[in-house]
Amino acid sequence: MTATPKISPARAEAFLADFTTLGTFGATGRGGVDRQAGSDADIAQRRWFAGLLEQHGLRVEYDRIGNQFGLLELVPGAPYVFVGSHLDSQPTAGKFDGAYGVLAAAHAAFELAERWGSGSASEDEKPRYNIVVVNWFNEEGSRFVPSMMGSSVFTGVLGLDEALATTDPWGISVGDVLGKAGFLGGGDGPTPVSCAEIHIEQGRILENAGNTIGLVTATWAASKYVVTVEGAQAHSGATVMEDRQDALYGAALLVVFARQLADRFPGVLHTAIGKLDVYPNSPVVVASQVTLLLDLRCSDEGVLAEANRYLEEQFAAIEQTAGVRVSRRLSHEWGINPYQPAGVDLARSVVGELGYSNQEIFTVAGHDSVNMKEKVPTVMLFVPSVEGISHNEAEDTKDDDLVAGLDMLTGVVARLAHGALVD
Ligand code: HGY
Ligand code: MN
Ligand code: MN
Repeated sequence: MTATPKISPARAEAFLADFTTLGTFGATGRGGVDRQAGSDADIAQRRWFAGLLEQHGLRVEYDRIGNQFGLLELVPGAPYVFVGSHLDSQPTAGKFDGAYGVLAAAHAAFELAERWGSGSASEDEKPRYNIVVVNWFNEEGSRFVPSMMGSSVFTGVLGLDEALATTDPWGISVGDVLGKAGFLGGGDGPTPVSCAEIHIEQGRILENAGNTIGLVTATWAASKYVVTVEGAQAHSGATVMEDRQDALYGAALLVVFARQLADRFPGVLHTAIGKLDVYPNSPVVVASQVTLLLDLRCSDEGVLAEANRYLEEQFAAIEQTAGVRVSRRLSHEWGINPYQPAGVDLARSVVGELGYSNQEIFTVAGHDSVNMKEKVPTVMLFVPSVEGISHNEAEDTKDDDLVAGLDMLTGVVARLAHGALVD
């Protein structure tokens, strides 16, 4: 295996030009994007992306949950190295989250197709496996809950029928959206042999340390709950206070408690309630029901269990105080699971040959690679986020870092296509 060559300046330029084009889909005019799964903007960007893949000789396919694949067949009949991320975004969010990893995956494949297709490749440089570029459907889980939906169905974590039947707040189903847009494929998708994903860090660790590449070793744990607070509708003026069973008062007590719970475990527990639906949400009515999504992230499984105990106690206290009933359903969870250490070593060898500053790092956010690493050996890489900002229109990563990440991803995928981690 020859040392890892750098990508050409022409490749970097082509990538940055395509990334600028990609940023126009769902552009908000404030530097961000709004292209939630199955939206018109998401459909448009998926069609543009299919064209880009086909222009470079990749075959485009979709599986039964609308995951988009660009197949680069190098070794007929061989399984595939998966490389990709997600194009869908949160509402009014950043244009780097997910989209960077999808486009970097495409240009890594284009670069390797050029390198190996030119006929100049020596015998030992020829790949043993194929490469497939992946745009996973609905990683963000904003319009359709849960997140990481496409890769969860692909890896068997979530049932296909359940996913297709999932509806958005307006009652439109995943199956409807994908069917109408022509993204519902018939098959299960290509057979994976290994996987790589690159993503913005969405935190400040790399930037604070002055490092360019993050070698992701494991995930924080995540527990996401749908919490329902049920009270009784009443006149907001005439009803005497002692008769009220105010669901919004109960929910508000929980919002404050959840936020303060994180302060008991600084740097170890992150909590948020970002979605809250009030019924009937009328100015002259005491709310009878509030549904909210409670998101817990934790770097220590014991602390997560302790936090859950505190929450159960608080639910009981809120029921007493506000005269309501509190129930919760687990909607999505994953543990503190490591990526394959051999994959981290592979990434460390490539980054050493390319000469980029780097460090090992955990991921707090979820990614499609969290699902894929349970199926095949998976390498997860980060590039820095400016000031750690993400899920925000001000999300930013410097061009030099985007290009360094593309260099890294190309080097890692080349090794995987030669059989690293599997042969
Ligand atoms: O849930 C997550 O962390 C991801 O951003 N969907
Ligand atoms: Mn993401
Ligand atoms: Mn995200």
